[in-house]
Amino acid sequence: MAANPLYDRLFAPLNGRESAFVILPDGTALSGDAFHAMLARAAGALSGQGVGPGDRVAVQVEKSPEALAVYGAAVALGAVFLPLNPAYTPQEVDYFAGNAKPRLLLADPSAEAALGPVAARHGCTLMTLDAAGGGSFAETMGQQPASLTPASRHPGDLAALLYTSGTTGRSKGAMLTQHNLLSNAEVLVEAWRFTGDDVLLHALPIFHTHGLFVACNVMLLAGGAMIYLPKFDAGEVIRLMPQATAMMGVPTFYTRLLDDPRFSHDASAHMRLFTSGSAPLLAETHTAFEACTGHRILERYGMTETNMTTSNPYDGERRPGTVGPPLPGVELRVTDPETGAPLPGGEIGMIEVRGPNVFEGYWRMPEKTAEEFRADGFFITGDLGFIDADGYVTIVGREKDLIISGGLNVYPKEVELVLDDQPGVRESAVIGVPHPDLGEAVLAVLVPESGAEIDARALHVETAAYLAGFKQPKALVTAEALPRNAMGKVQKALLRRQYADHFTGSGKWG
Ligand code: MLC
Ligand code: AMP
Repeated sequence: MAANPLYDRLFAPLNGRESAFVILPDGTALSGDAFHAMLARAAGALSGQGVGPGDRVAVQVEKSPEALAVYGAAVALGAVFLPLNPAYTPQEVDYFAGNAKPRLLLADPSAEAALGPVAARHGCTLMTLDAAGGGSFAETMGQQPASLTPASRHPGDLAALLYTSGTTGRSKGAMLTQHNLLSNAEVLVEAWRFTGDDVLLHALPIFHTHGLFVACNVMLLAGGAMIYLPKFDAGEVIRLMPQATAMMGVPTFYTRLLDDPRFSHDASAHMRLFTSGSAPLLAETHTAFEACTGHRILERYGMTETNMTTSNPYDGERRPGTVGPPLPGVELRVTDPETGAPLPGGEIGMIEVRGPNVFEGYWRMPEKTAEEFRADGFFITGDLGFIDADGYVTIVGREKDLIISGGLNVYPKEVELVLDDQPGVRESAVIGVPHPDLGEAVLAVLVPESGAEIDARALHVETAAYLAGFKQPKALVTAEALPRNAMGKVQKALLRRQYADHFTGSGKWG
């Protein structure tokens, strides 16, 4: 049979597997074999729409077993899986569809009317899939056979396209190959000691690297099972934790658990591993979690473009505030951000990464790709950090103008462009400031037109058509002018200092 490395290693072993692969919160279990049949039916439904090797399949649906089966189906067919946050507005999806030109756009039925014109404009078929496994795509799946013949693929062929915004301009599609994904899953299974006995408490969304590749690919490769929650809910996580062995989360998961009086040492007694990533885990959260549960959270570092690059050790010392040494096969160096010259150990500079985990480049943006790679193949992450004498990496900040709110990325420029267009707003500066729940939250400093009053509620309603909810400012403040340096650049560092305790200082958050 033709080879398809990612399908062969991750999904083919499910065929005929009787043990549970996906366990739903009500206890219903889907065996590996049943999930594989679902995947085969999804592949049949995709093929029926003409999806074949290299075609993009854009998927903006709620988390469900079927949604994950569509990912497997795309891999089996050699198509390129393009997951999108359901929170994105039709306007935002319009951009992705126009850039990626998917053959199929799969959406929630509630978005069908709004996305119809988007699909028509970009020449893609629109089908629907809801959280309960209903919709036109699901109906078509029901008519398909429960077996499939995978397409032949090379390790260097594309498997996924994940959009990630740059510091300027629009989002860029990070092209991830079969080898990028498989090599990283192999490294993580080994590094974190996952086996077929593991049960992962899966509460992350599956439209990003963390929930899709780090969590699902690792469990697929290890042959384990997942308790598959539609989203993070502290009560559900605490209820189901005694049935799990591991959980992967963003720092907000851990702060919310610690804030919940139902969470205890007993609830986590059966667990062997908690990992954290996508945003900085405060050392105090690490310490508080250990005091509460006896578990030391294992923090790792990654990025859509690079998959996972560093990890604290499973057996060795997990150092709070660090992201650990580079994973096997990953080269990481710290350079002078201006010149690119490597810096001696201990000095803070730009983190650069090279290895089989690093993506191929940005979809149809060769000049953007060239800008973010060094001539010797190292990818410039935009994160600032240093490597200590023991090889542990510490991230101290970001050179890129990016806010990470609850593990979701918000690009200030994108929000500023929308705010600047609003009546009564002369200009705006969007910054990230500490937030007790989200780590960092979006705060907008607005300079009103003279005589204009800013109505926060009206502004929120007006901008909702353009910005997904998580990008909306959690607070608006007004100023007479924005602080600028001699070059005319807004001094964001100064604003961040000025509003540093906006959410933490006076109980104004929430
Ligand atoms: C939801 N909202 C957010 C938000 N998530 N606002 C800011 N930041 C967030 N992260 C807003 C919604 O728009 C809504 O606003 C309100 O909060 C309630 O929505 P919700 O869906 O009920 O929110 P909640 O369940 O509380 O979600 C918070 C969360 C979730 C932290 C659990 O965002 C989450 O699961 N984050 C994980 C993201 C992730 O997987 N990142 C990995 C990226 S990969 P309104 O106005 O409508 O009320 C990556 C690489 C790597 O970074 O290294 O892993
Ligand atoms: P994304 O583009 O969504 O993949 O986000 C990747 C970014 O998340 C990285 O460039 C980092 O800035 C940040 N990130 C991921 N993991 C960590 C971590 N453990 N600590 C600090 N920042 C992190």
